[in-house]
Amino acid sequence: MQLRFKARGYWKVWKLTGIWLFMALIWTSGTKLRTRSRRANSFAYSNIDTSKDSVFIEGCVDFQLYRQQPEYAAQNATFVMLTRNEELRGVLATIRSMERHFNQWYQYPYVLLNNEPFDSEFIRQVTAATRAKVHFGVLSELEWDFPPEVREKLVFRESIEDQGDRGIMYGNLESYHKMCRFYAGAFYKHSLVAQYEWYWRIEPDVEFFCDLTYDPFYEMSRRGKKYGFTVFIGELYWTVPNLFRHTRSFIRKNKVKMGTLWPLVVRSYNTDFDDDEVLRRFINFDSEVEPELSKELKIQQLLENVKKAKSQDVDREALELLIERASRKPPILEDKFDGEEFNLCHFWSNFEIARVDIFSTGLYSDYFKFLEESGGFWSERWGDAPVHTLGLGMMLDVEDVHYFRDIGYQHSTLAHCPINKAGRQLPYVENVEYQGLLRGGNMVQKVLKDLSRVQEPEKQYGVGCRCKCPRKRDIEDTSQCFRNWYDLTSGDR
Ligand SMILES: Nc1nc2c(ncn2[C@@H]2O[C@H](COP(=O)(O)OP(=O)(O)O)[C@@H](O)[C@H]2O)c(=O)[nH]1
Ligand SMILES: *[C@@H]1O[C@H](CO)[C@@H](O)[C@H](O)[C@H]1NC(C)=O
Ligand SMILES: [Mg+2]
Repeated sequence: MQLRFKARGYWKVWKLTGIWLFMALIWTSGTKLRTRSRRANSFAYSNIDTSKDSVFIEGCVDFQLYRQQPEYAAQNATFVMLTRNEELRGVLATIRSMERHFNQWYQYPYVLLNNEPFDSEFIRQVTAATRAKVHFGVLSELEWDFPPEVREKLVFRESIEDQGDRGIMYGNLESYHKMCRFYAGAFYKHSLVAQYEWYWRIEPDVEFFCDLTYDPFYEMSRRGKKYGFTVFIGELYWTVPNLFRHTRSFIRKNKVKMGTLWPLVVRSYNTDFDDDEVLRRFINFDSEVEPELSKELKIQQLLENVKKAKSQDVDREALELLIERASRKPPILEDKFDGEEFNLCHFWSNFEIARVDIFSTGLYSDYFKFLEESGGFWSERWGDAPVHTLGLGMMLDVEDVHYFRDIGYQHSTLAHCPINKAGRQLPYVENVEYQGLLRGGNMVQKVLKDLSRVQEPEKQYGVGCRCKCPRKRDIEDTSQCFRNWYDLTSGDR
């Protein structure tokens, strides 16, 4: 009796702990598998440095030591933000985030631009949010508005309204068209911007997640880089249906000699048969090569036999193939021009760190003029981002472009945020002069924000400095365009 009771007790205990052990085993091996497979095909969990481009400085540096390097020089550079009086809250949020994570140590000035005069309250609050100089500029009608001869056209208003009816994002907002046109072709000419060699474009309501303890302008300059980005993604097709057609005709007309960056933004069709009229018309994709070639062979044989008047050898199948081809329409790919199509990938232009002169001098401003004459900034809703990217794709080489992988950044719902670099973290040291600015910030909002952020782990493959990231998936691992960037920089093509 006793024994049986005891045995049963053991069994009960075993049954309970055993089941738990078993479940724990499944759970741990499951999570291990999950993390492993996530890491196996993940950029966010790997080192992606290449000889063409890599993170300038992984982890943190002591900003005082960095600035004391004899070769260091502050750059001729500014932040640029186009904005409106009613966006004051978002503007302050952006400037506070920028000051906290970078500019308290470097004091680069800000240029704020508006199509209307900034009001005095706006100017007062923005000026109080930084110790750096802030320039406020108003755009001229020429910079902001479409030319009068365009505005007077009946189709101008019609086509903008029509884009709204067709549900094109921001399509029916005339001001959005003006904004895109301004950033595509006018910002770099504005006198407040043109007085600098470098700019960093920012927007209201963006957020930075890591500390940037070195000077990105100096590192760009030192390494001969011209354009830097954080997010590279696909554009919505219906905003730019004719952009590539006009781009290709600009290239043809000006006999533009492309840089090595160009393959990043196009999909190339099979061009091995360029000197064979028939095959060129029928073959676009690699998978079409073999069947088309074998048909072609049979047809050639048939024609040969006919020529030699060996009519007894006429192959019925080949004859049918010939008839079929004669009546077949070549497949038209409506977005294919000169064997290429825009793959819609673009550098997200709400963040850019770049030289002003890549836009203001040389080919780019001609390209903009050509596009402006085509009317696409109002008859379609061309964004400044795809226009910048196609222009850069023509002019730059891969090595000219830098991916700021170490800058954690969020605009609207998309975010990129890196893991911290192991062994290269330093405690946060506030610039004493910056402390005065902190009073008056909204404490409750700050605490809530901090609670929704995760302190990133430190890993060997990490690149960040003191990153605290939002709980969402990194854009690196969800964007096919980013894979193109990786393939091109790693020479995997
Ligand atoms: N002054 C002014 N700024 C504008 C106007 N429309 C957009 N912007 C600014 O242009 C930038 C991009 O606009 P936004 O609405 O954020 O576009 P999104 O980022 O593509 O959604 C932001 O910095 C806006 O503040 C406008 O009508 N006037
Ligand atoms: C900054 O760069 C601009 C544009 O290249 C130039 O005109 C200006 O003289 C430079 N300023 C300084 C202080 O070097
Ligand atoms: Mg925005």
